Amino acid sequence: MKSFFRKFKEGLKKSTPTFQKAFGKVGGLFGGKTIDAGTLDELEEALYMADFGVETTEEVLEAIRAAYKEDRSLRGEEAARIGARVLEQVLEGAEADFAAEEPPAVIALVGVNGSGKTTTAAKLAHRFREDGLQPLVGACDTFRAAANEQIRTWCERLEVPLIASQHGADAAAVAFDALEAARSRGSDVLLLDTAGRLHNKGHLMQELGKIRRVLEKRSPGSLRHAWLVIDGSVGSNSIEQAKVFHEAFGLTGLIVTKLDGTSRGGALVGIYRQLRLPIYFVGLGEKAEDLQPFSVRNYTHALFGLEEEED
Ligand SMILES: Nc1nc2c(ncn2[C@@H]2O[C@H](COP(=O)(O)OP(=O)(O)O)[C@@H](O)[C@H]2O)c(=O)[nH]1
Ligand SMILES: [Mg+2]
Repeated sequence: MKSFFRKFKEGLKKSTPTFQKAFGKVGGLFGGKTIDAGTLDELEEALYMADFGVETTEEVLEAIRAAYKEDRSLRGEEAARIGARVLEQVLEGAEADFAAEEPPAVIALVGVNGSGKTTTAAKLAHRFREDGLQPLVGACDTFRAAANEQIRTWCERLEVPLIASQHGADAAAVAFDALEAARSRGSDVLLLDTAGRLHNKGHLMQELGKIRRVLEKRSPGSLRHAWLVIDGSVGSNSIEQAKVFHEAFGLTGLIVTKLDGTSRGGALVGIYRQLRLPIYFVGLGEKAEDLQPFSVRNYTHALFGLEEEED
């Protein structure tokens, strides 16, 4: 079993090299190198390239510059720790634990096409089952013909039960059936995969609203969570889109996927700053076990090339 920290380290490996270089980590070691004006410039560029955004970039640099002013022999590793602490402050409140109380707890996964909803529904079901819970998946993306097939394949492979209907069926009716099934089977958690077409936003929001109403009517409070699944590699451009979903559907949290596929691993910070929604999980790869609970400490330390600290 890979440690939790290692997962972050490997998942973020497209984003980390520029930071390691700026902080003077060579061949996996910091080796006591000190920073200078040149490495500070490198760091600034690295922060922008990783899509941290202006505010966060300035805050991180300011803290490191201040320390450098005090001590001209500031080591790269110390600078990285100072930077990580700034990020930890910015990300305060971003971690969240999911507890499957009063089963069945329904979690709706929403977001645009390709953000990773279907994959994440399967990964979450797998994770919850590993945690000893009984998951059920509802295939509410009835819009795309291939969508049912995709979720079915995942669920079969992971041996997770699925409630699905035909292509073109009413998504809210599938949600209703899935909730009924979850109640009668005694499932602990119901994961609803939904459609994400963006060219018809009005219709999509209507459909999501209907899912919410139907669940609420059948079992008030059962829709415990609405998580926006957001593609981390799209970077800060996804913030506007997130706001639309938040206004229309009332989100309770975020899942940021594909952090492994991007060098813009800092975008998550900007997204959190804007939306202030807890990040329940992050996608660090394509395999079922690559969806990990978000950890501010693992994220910041892995990104800046720091090693796991024992405390
Ligand atoms: N590398 C990587 N790929 C991912 C991750 N999450 C999803 N994907 C891929 O993104 C693509 C779209 O995912 P899908 O679940 O179909 O998105 P949906 O349209 O929102 O349902 C698929 O090829 C997934 O394998 C992740 O965390 N890392
Ligand atoms: Mg899908």
